[in-house]
Amino acid sequence: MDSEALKKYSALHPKPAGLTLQYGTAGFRTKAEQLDHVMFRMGLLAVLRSKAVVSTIGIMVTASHNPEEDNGVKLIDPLGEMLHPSWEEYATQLANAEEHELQQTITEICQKAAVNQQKDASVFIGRDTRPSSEKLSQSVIDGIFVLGGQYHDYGLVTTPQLHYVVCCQNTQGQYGKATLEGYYEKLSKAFTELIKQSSSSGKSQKHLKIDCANGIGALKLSEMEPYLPKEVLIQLYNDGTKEKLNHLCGADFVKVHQKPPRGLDMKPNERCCSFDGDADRIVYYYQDATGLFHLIDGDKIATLISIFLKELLVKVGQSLKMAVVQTAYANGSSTRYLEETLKVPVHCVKTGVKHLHHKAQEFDVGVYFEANGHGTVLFSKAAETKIRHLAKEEKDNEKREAAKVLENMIDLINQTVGDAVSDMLVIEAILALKGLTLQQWDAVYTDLPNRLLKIQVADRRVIDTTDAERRAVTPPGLQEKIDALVKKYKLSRAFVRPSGTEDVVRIYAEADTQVRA
Ligand code: 16G
Ligand code: ZN
Repeated sequence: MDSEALKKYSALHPKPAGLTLQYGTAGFRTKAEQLDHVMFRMGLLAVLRSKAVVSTIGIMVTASHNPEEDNGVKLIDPLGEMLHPSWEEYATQLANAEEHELQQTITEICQKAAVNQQKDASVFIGRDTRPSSEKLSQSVIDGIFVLGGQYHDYGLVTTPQLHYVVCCQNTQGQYGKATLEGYYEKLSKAFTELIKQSSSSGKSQKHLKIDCANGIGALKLSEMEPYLPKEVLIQLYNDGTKEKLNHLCGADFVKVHQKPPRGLDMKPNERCCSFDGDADRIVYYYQDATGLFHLIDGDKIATLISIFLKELLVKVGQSLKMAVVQTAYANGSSTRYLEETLKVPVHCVKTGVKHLHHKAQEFDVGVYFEANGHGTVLFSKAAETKIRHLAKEEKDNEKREAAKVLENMIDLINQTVGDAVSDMLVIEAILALKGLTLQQWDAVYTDLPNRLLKIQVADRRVIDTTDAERRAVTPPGLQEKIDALVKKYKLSRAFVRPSGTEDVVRIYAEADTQVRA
C-alpha cells in the first residue's frame, strides 16, 4: 500500500469532524453531503474484501426509497449476497476512522480478516439516478484506485442488476453473462417461454401500469422493452423526467400510506404496480368499481408464487422441500393461509433482507418476501439440477411440462436478491398462466386490519427483542403490557421493535377490526 498516495487521496475526501455513521441493515445511509468520505473508504474496503475472498465484490450507491437528498452505499458479496455480517463492523470502523488513523485501521482490518494484500482485487460499481450518485461513485473509484484495485463501472443500474452481474462474474458465467444485455436476454427468454404456454395469451397480459418512483426502474424497463414479447403492454409512470425521486410515489409510499402514487391515473380494476427508487421492491394494487383502493403487498406476492410453485412441485412428484420465510410484519392472514390452507411451512426471521435470504437457503425451494415487497425465491443446487434433468429427460408428458415451467421460473427469478423487474415478470407470467385477475389474486385471503406507526424515544436501544422481533425482553414490563392489550381482542397481535435504519421505534398491531387494531 502506497501510504503517501492514500494520504493524498484521503485528504480529497475528508471526514467531517465528529461525524460517526454505522453500517446498518441497508449499508450506510444519510444525507448525501455527509457521505463523500464514506464512499472513498468503502472503495478501499471493497478492495480489501475482494482480496480476502479472491472474488469480485459489488458496490452500489443508492438510498433506495429514501428521499432524493439522501444517499447510501452497500457492498455486495461474491454470490450477490449482502456483505457478510463479520465485515459490517470493519465497514463502520473504516468509515469512522480519523484521517490520521486511516492507514492503521486498514492494517488492522487486514490482520483481523487475514487479507492477503498481494492478491488482485476486482470491484463492480453501480449507482441509482440521484443527482448526488455520480459524484459519489467517483469517490468510490478513487478509493479502489488508490489501493490498486481493478474496477468496472456499470453506471446507472438497479440494485438487483448489480447483484446479478457480481454473481455471474464469480460463477464463471454459470448464472448468466455479467452484462445488462445478459440480464435482459436471460429474463426475457424465460418469460417468453413461460407465457407461450398460457392459453389466455394476450388478453390478461394487457396494460400493466408501472409507477417507477421517478427512479432507475424507468430507465432499465425502457432498455428491456425491446427484449420482451410484443403482447406485454407496460406503461411507465413517474419515469423521473418531471418529478423528484420517491416523492409521493414508489412502493414504499404506496405500502405505508395504502394509497395510489401521485402521477398514475388509475381506472377501476386496472392492474398497477409500484417499484421503489432502486427497483428492488414491488407492490401491486388496483381500485375496485366503488373506488376502494386494494393493496397487494409482499405477503400476497409470496402467496401467489407459493401457490404456483407448490402445484408444479406436486406435479413433478419429487420430494422437494418448500418453505416460506417472512418477518413479524407479515399479515397474520397470510401466515394462516400458507400454513393451514396451502400446507407450506412458514418461518419468521428478523427484519432485513440478509436474514430472510439466509433462512431461505435452507430449503430446496425457499420463497421469501417482506410485506414491503422485497423478496425472491431461492432454489437449492440439488433442486435445480433435478428440475433441469426432468425438463429434458422425463418421459411422462405432464411431469416434463411441469418441470419445464419450473426451469423457466428458475431462470426468470433473480435469485441473488429481491428484484422488482424480475418479480414483476414472475407475477405477470403466473397471472397469465393461471388466467387470474388481480381481484381473484387479492381474494385468496383477506388481510387482517393493521396499523404500523413509528415514534421517537430518547434511546431506542433500551428495547431489546427476541423471537424474530416479536417479543420485547427489555425494558421490563413492556411485553407484559402488550400481552395484556393483545389478550382483549380477537385475532390480535402486536409488537414493538427498534428500527435498524431510523432513530425511531416501530409499533405494529393487527386485529379483527381496524378500530381494535
Ligand atoms: C432496510 C432493509 C429492508 C427492511 C428495512 C426495515 C435491506 C436491503 N433492506 O431497508 O429489508 O425492511 O430496512 O427498516 O436489508 P427498519 O429496521 O427501519 O424497520
Ligand atoms: Zn430498494
